[in-house]
Amino acid sequence: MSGQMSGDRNQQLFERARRTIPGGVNSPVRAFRSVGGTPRFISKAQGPYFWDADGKRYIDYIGSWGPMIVGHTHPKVVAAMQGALERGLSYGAPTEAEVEMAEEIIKLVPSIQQVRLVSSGTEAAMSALRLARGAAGGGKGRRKIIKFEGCYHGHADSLLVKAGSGLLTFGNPSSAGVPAEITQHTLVLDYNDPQQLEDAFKAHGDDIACVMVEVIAGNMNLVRATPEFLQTMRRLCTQHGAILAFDEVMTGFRVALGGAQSIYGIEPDLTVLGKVIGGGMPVAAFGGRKEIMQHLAPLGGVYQAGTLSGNPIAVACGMATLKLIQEPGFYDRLSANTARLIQEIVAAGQAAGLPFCGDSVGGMFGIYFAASVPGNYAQIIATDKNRFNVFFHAMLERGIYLAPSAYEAGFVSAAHDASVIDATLSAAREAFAAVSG
Ligand code: KE4
Repeated sequence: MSGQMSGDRNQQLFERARRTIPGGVNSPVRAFRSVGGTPRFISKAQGPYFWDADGKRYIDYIGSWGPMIVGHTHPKVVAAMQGALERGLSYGAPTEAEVEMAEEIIKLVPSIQQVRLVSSGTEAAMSALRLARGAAGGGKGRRKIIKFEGCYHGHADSLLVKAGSGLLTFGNPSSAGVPAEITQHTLVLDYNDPQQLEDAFKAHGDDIACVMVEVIAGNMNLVRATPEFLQTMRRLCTQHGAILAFDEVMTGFRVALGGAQSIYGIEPDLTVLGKVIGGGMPVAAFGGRKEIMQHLAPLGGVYQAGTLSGNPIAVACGMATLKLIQEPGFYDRLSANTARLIQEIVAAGQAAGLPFCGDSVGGMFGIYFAASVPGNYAQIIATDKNRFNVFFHAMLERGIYLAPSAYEAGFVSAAHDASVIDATLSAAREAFAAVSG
């Protein structure tokens, strides 16, 4: 496979890493298994760039999978962390900074009346799910949950589920090590299919604790929910006393200041956040209606805890990031730059005679080797993965680092200025020749 052009240091580090770390990585997507070739071991980053172990510079379009929205090592973020560092790393006790971050999140996301900070998106989604199960049905508790094919909410057991054999049969584990007893209460429906939601609630409505959804999916590549899909979800949850949870770990503060829920104008009961709110450090959160949040220990019976929850250094990084994204025109510029990138890269792909299209929302984008933008998981799977993989490596060789999978979204930062976008488009025009050649 082309793309083996990595220098020796990446290959040497990969071989060394695989001796002590399973697959040589601490998160599977980093291993390049979907695209083939040698992962790049990153040594430093600055603005829109990072450098690999061979000293090669790339324009970075993963941005740590979303967090780096203001660009790498922004001076105001670094300064905020240095200031916090001098006051200590972690106390295991409450701090004013955590209260300030909670107040900031509640200010920016009106559907959140109370919020709890945790250390990863997985932890936030898992905790939100347990809270929903404990609080639903007027606190009597419910067991069943609904998620959607192609959506990823972290790796908690109840959420590692693939669709059951029948349309409305309960899910089976999508990972080894997850007992079927754990997934027997998880129903996996098709994304963007309102009728399936109607049918599921007709069959199980009053035993459904939670519907969890990526409002704009980013873990099957970028796929937008239709307004009808979300409106149906909202109506049915309200009607049956189920808790509607929007997983905005990726879209929160990424697609708009108020997240995807502000674009659709639909209020969930709970919201899961991560990535941008940590600015690259381990901060995530879940929050929502106060009467639901009151079920959490130490007030209520739903237990949730964390040694490093609200860590002062991480919160300092997240708060500095949240302040920067509120600067006037931040999202106008980010959205315009991202939209230009996608419009012009699509034009280049189509000029090369390829079935190629793209979509973007705020600073998040999807590109697809397909004739039209996919609207669900089946349409995503039907896109041309092999052509994507050739394109990925042709771009990597030209110093453009896209997400190493046809089934991931891409991310633009405020540091990706016009010259960076132009350099990307120039590389893309050459790379498309390699794909169509
Ligand atoms: P983490 O536990 O990785 O912080 O967050 C899990 C999660 C939850 N919800 C959504 C919508 C997410 O996108 C994620 C994590 N996203 C992936 C990107 N596909 C993280 C990258 C990785 O797994 O290494």
